[in-house]
Amino acid sequence: MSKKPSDTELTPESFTGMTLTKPKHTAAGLPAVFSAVRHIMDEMDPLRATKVMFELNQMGGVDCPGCAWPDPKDHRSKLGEYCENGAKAIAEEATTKKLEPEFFAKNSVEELAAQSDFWIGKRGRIAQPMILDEGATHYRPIHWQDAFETIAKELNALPSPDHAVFYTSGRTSNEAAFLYQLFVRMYGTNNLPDCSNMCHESSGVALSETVGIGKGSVTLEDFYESEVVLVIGQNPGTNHPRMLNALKRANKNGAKIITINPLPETGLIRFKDPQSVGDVLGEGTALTDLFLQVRLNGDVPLMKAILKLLWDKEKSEPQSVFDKDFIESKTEGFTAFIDDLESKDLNELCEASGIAILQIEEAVNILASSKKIIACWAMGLTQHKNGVGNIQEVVNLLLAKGSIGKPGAGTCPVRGHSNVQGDRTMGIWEKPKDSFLDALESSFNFKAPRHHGLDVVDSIKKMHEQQGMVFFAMGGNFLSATPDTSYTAEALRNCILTVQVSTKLNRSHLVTGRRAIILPSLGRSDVDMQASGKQFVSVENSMGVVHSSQGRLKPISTHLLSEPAIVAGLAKATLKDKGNVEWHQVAENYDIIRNMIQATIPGFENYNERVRDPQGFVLPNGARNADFSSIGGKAKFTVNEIPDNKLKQGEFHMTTVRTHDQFNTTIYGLNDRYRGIFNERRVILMNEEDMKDQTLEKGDVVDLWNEHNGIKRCAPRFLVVPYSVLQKCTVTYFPETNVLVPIDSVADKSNTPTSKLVKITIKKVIV
Ligand SMILES: Nc1nc2c(c(=O)[nH]1)N[C@H]1C(S)=C(S)[C@@H](COP(=O)(O)OP(=O)(O)OC[C@H]3O[C@@H](n4cnc5c(=O)[nH]c(N)nc54)[C@H](O)[C@@H]3O)O[C@H]1N2
Ligand SMILES: Nc1nc2c(c(=O)[nH]1)N[C@H]1C(S)=C(S)[C@@H](COP(=O)(O)OP(=O)(O)OC[C@H]3O[C@@H](n4cnc5c(=O)[nH]c(N)nc54)[C@H](O)[C@@H]3O)O[C@H]1N2
Ligand code: SF4
Ligand SMILES: [Mo]
Repeated sequence: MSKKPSDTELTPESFTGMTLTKPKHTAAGLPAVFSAVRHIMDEMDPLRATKVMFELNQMGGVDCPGCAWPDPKDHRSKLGEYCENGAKAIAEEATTKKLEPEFFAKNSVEELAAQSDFWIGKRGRIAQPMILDEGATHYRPIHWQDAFETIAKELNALPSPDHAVFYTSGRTSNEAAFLYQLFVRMYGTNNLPDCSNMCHESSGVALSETVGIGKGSVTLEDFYESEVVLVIGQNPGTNHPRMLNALKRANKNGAKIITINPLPETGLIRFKDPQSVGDVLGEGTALTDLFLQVRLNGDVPLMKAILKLLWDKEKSEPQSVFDKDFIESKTEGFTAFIDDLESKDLNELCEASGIAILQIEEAVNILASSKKIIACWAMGLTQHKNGVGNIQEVVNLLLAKGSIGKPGAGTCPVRGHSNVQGDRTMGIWEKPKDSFLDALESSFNFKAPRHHGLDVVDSIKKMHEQQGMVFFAMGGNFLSATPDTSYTAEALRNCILTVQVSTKLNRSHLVTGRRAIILPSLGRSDVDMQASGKQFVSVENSMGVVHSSQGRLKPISTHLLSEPAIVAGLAKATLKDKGNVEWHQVAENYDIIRNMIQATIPGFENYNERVRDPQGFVLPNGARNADFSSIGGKAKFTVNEIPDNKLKQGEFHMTTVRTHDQFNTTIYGLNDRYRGIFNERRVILMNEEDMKDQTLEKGDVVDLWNEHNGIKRCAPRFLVVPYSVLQKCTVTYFPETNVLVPIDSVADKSNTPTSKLVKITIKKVIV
């Protein structure tokens, strides 16, 4: 069987006029400042711009809606505590452009779908609730109450609550997320998939099993006293730009930085802090001390090679390399771990990793003498079949070195969305613990569903197989963010109703169930005025700090509701008198929601008081103090298989990454400045030798094919770009190639789609 996406599912295949330059050597600096200013000025007037930008990431101000990197405790620049991509994120949300009913009356769903994601996103904020009736070609306005009742009616008519799916993206505040999961569980299902299922789920599983908590253990301050920072499978220059400030400070304090990545990512090589005059005018800081250009999915063999060489050193000079006391008192499984290392052949490990032994020895020399190591990682490790194994192999290194549970050392999975970690803490999870459900039941007087719900991949499969489900999304862009776009589109089209709570228009509004509703919500930067006065919300950053965020801008329309108000309205319409929650009251004063959270979730004692501290407060974290009591008192060494990465003749591996000009499926612009690729997203980055073998030249047009379990998938028309990447490894941009990621190609244990390793063949198109 062969699948080609239909016209509505993907951004159009036309090219936009590519130009190429050499990849940049230095990240940030003045070009970043210019780019930030241009994006903001394109979207709003100077007054509005000044108002929001001075509040961004200030204590008590607006939390950046970009990534989840924490704010420094001590020094925050008054001029602006944000990065280029934070500015773009805010510009995208705080824009004064808006979509009135006339826009939807003029443009049919089909016409909108023929436009690119970039064009669609740039139209502005959705200004009122809209509905697409069965068989209709255009969205029309609908009143809020009618929308709630329409959705409630469909939900209550389903044969079982498990026929509804409630997705969450990671921008939703703690308050909205808590209310949302409470509503969903009172309605009767644990079908609460979230973007985490596609993101750091592998980290959560790997860390829970080995160190007893699914979150990272380090704080920002740990960076400043570390001796080594590993940055693995992560591109902070683009996706967590202020992390470069932390790396720079670590570096200045003497830490060595080792980068493990198939691409030489610009920000990691050299960085100019735009806030430092000396940096901007001068050379900037060289960040990476050692760059290991790993093969795609070569991380397990690489870590094993490093560990094996460290073990050899330890054997020849006992207790000079490994932390024997820590291993004996705090861990288990060391013997099996060592037996496995002993059984491996070093040359085979090096070969599988793609890295020469001399370079691996350099890493080993740095690590051998260090006692305080921080390991940072992101999607380059998590989105693989062996994503959990990748991370557990990194944990093995930290455990062997005693580098967890002490200052300057530990785990640092760098989160994506600004509150993705908080959403999980609030109970957005398809696999809730019994203790959590017990607490909900006793506080809110209802019987919670106990069987586990569906995650992202299983939701898609269920909606594909079962006609007539209801799909509800709290933010995000489910169609474009998930794997196997055509298959997911079929799944959504099978639904009786699809509902999206959104700020901006995206493709998930255009590929719909029999009926579709868009509920427009306030964003982070908007003033949230409720009956009891102006509200603030709270979020948890990547390092477990909970703090407040207060919107400052006048909303672009009077028809927007806050996310808590939307949940409350829907819950009231759907649940009628079930349970003891006064839905309207809680949405009028978020202090009440925070009291509900405090009563249910450990670590939120005196929530309302502590969240008003401008610094916020820190959630408990056992691993941070080497307390592994949640898994029986000992951290676990693991033995992880080496993945089988064999390719057939003519096959390549493909990974999917973000450009410097996007936030996930939101396309800010068409440039990938650091990689030197301008005005084009439909590109495939290839090794030059591979290009020669395939008789391909720069700019040639190719179709990309995947074949998995007998199904062929095609992503048509990409331009070939020669790039510094190892042979047989290729790189494309997310989401254009999601159509190639098979729905049933997922990570063991975490069920995360394998977006960082897809087997493809490349066919030249004669134009
Ligand atoms: N500006 C901006 N900021 C963002 C986002 C955004 O889209 N734009 N997205 C947010 C979200 S939700 C997330 S999850 C994060 C994502 O942050 P990242 O994980 O940094 O994002 P990706 O672009 O997916 O990049 C993954 C990196 O892994 C590398 N890589 C690919 N395959 C492998 C492999 O097999 N092994 C190793 N070692 N490395 C590999 C790639 O070369 C790339 O450098 O960023 C967040 N922040
Ligand atoms: N191939 C491939 N696929 C991937 C990835 C990859 O690396 N490669 N990465 C995966 C990862 S890490 C993630 S996190 C997912 C992302 O998946 P999602 O979180 O589903 O996608 P986003 O593009 O972040 O969602 C953008 C939309 O969210 C809405 N939005 C923005 N702000 C708000 C808000 O404040 N409130 C509400 N209600 N809506 C808002 C807007 O309408 C916008 O269009 O994608 C995954 N998919
Ligand atoms: S690093 Fe992330 S949170 Fe900080 S300003 Fe940049 S995008 Fe926003
Ligand atoms: Mo993510």
